[in-house]
Amino acid sequence: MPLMPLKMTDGENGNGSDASILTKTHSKTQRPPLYKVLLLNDDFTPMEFVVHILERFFGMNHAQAFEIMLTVHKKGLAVVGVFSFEVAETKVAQVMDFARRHQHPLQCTMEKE
Ligand code: TYC
Repeated sequence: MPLMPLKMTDGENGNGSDASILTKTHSKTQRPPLYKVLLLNDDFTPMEFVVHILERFFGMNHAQAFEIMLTVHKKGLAVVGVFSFEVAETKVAQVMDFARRHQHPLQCTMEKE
């Protein structure tokens, strides 16, 4: 049984004669897309709880965590890290779950960089 292409569009004859097909000789290095993880301000979540989250899930020291928490408090939101899709998704889930378990309305989201 001869091997046949799964799909052959009009004009293709299967003999490789399509003049529009170009071969890439200089392939650019592809980097995976990155995602910003954002922390949002609210009026109820205690400041020290947010500091704790930044230390626990984002590897910040206390001074860094306090500084970022204050940025969120004053500006409404801040980027707390940039990660691959999978890692960003996990961080958001960890923060949202931890906040929910402690009954705080803290919101954490991600967006493509
Ligand atoms: N605005 C909160 C307060 O005054 C503190 C806070 C900071 C809440 C950062 C959320 O992402 C946040 N208690």
